[in-house]
Amino acid sequence: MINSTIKSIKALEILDSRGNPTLRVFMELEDGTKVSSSVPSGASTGEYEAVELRDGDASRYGGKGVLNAVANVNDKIASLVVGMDAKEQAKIDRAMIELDGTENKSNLGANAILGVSMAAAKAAAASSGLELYQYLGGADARRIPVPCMNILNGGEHADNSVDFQEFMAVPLGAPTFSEGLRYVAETFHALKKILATRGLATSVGDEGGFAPDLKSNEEAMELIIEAIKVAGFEPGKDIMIGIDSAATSFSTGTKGNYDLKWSGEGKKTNDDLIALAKEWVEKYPIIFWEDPLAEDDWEGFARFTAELGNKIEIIGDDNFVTNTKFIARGIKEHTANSSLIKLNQIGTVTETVDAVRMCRDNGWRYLLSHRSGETADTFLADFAVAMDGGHLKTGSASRSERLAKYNRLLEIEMILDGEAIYSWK
Ligand code: 2PG
Ligand code: MG
Repeated sequence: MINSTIKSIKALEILDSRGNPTLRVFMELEDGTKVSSSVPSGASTGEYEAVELRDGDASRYGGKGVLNAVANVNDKIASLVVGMDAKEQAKIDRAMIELDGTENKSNLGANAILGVSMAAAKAAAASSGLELYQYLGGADARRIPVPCMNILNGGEHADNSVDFQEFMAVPLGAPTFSEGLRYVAETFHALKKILATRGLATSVGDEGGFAPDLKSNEEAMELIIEAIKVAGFEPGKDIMIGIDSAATSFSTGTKGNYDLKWSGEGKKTNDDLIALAKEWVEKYPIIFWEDPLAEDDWEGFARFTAELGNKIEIIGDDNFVTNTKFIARGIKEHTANSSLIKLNQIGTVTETVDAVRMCRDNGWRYLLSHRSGETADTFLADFAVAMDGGHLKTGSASRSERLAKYNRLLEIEMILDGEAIYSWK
């Protein structure tokens, strides 16, 4: 009998891909297993996300230090979970939730809790001699998600004149994951050449997509279509387009009202944005649209879904925050037909799986997602295969913290040795 009892945990303050502090948690089991896990961090965060505990000490990292969260892992959480079995994921997560005692994990910090939660899953997998995706997803976890590659960045992830945060190339028509990744990586390179030829910037945003100043948001769509063709693929057949407007970031603060401030396209109502989306869905091969409206615009979201829900996947991110309480409301009110899933929005592996289960049980889709602040940790890649959602977004074909996830998926495809499934649904 392998002894997967937790022997020790220890946290360290490290830096994420934007140079901001985050946590790495080291865990050791009685059987000698040693793992570590690193916690991601968002920029366009939803109001009701679980709280990322930051020190607020202006003399360190502009107040963004995480030494208190580190101390919470080393003291309070360690006293709680050392001696527990790493395989008892739900029990460990529940114990931490109870110790925290708040609705939004603001006491211990969702960053502290998630670091331990992910480390427990990794340690249990390693101790069992299983790949993480097998441990979390079971014997038939073998679908590699379609890589929705964010090749053009805007909004809060870039300093350019594009309002919508993410424009993703979605290689639906590829036969395998590795081919799909090649399709979109080649599209990324084609886009770079097009931008350079036109004298547009080829520097990248937080998630590795290009961040040029464009004349309008629609120019981004036109450029991507062109890039797909220049790369030798057929838009709408080989490669589709996914959008994350992250509309909370350009809402005026008055419900249903928006200001396309970065492009200068100006004030819009939710009706205007719905009309624009209808036009684009007719014109371009759009397969999904995330956060087309703001987190508080539930009514607008429902109208958006009534208009376009039979044509495209409509994903809620800031409004659902991977929380079953909000997803349940969304299902009841037909707010969307899919939910974004981010581990650190809710703060434990168990609750993240609960959110996925709720989507699945109600005929919704779910899109697994990285954060704009990432590390080289590849937990997400394995988790996405385990959750079997058919697609994931984890950035562009540049910046190693993004490629680390894609490269891990290539490895999983190799491990599956011809048995991998690659299908949208
Ligand atoms: C999003 C995410 C990830 P952030 O809005 O979907 O792309 O961004 O991590 O900044 O919230
Ligand atoms: Mg989003």
